[in-house]
Amino acid sequence: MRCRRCRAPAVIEVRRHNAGFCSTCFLRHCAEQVRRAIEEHKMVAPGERVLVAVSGGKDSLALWDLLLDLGYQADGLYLGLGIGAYSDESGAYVRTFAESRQARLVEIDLPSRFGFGVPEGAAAARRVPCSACGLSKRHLFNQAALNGGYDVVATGHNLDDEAAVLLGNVLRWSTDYLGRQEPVLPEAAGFARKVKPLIRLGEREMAAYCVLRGIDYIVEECPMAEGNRHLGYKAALNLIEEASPGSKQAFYTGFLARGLPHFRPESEEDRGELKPCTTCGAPTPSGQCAFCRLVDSVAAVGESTPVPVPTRRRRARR
Ligand code: Q46
Ligand code: ZN
Repeated sequence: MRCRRCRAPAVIEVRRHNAGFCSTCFLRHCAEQVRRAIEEHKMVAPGERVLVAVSGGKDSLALWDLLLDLGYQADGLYLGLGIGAYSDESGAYVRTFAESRQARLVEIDLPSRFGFGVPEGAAAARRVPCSACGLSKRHLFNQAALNGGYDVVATGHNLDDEAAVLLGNVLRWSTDYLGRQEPVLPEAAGFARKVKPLIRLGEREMAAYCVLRGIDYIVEECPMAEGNRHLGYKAALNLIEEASPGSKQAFYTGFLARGLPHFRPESEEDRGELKPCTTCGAPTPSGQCAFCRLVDSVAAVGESTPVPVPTRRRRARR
């Protein structure tokens, strides 16, 4: 197979585009897709400061690398989740990358700052780990962006992630979530803008990007991901994609163009008035915000008792 752009031997085939790319043209293709997503959805304006939420995985490190190369003022934000060796290793990958690019990294460590990690927080609040983790991330990313004077928080959600979330929302007809599944959540009082510049690139492309750019990243799945429904949705979509390349992208982009406008009004109506959290001041429907309630539930069970972290699993290679 030859590169679609320059006819040199291809190093990767992207079946969705029915195309092969050599290394140089593939890296350009990735940058082009990010540039187009940012422009098309007005994610970042010239001169704005971006805070990239980096986990140590391929997507967020590739995103940070791409934004820096595209000339954005992009700093990284790493949140230590207190998930045993997984968190130690993922933090090390992030620090190595930041050093190699001489980029600014902001770090927040959940255990040393708030006295608990995701496993302990989830146990105390009787939530599944990904729920405790997700609400902590949303709260702390937003707070870090506002405190640091950033205009926008960028996350490494790629096409596979968004298509899997969409499938889950459609299977349950979660119309409120469907109305909010936007690639850009605009800024509002107490909220920084949130953007997903990787929506035009798939998981496999991001792994290839990191390999070709020499970016080391944590390959293992988070050990708390067991039972996460999105892994099953991704596997189902991969089977469909295998039989019919391009289905995943058609599903997601078709939703943005033709589905989302139907659900957006209902979702906007559902958003009631927000008041400052009685503890931290973050906007919340009433009383304490979900993150402060999580902090309090850990305090209520006394000294946070370490919860064993499950054995790590290797990420399935496709
Ligand atoms: S880090 Fe957190 Fe993920 Fe681990 S606990 Fe779940 S949400 S799986 S992206
Ligand atoms: Zn709060």
